[in-house]
Amino acid sequence: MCHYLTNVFSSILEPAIIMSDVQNAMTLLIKAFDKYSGKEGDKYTLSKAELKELLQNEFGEVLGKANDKVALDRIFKDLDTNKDNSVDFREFVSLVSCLTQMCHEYFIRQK
Ligand SMILES: [Ca+2]
Repeated sequence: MCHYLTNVFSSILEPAIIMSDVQNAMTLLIKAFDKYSGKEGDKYTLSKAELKELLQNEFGEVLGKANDKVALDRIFKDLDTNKDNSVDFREFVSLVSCLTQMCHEYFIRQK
């Protein structure tokens, strides 16, 4: 199963392959995470400062005021489910998944 998934993901990341919209979204999500996680410390996880910058640049004020330290601390604590004082990709994707579901529900209600 893992070997199959590795092949699938390798093909997704191959630039010559034409990707579906969902594959494109997955690639962009990975690239966005890597852009911020690589700034300091462990390049595969987000520190609180990296998360703050990602939230400011990628989510605007969707999650509240960017400079609200209490809000940032709460988001960081909520995302850091394994309590290792960093946010890994799995933890980050849970935020994106939750926000995507909320947006979807919002758009359904608007119809
Ligand atoms: Ca963590």
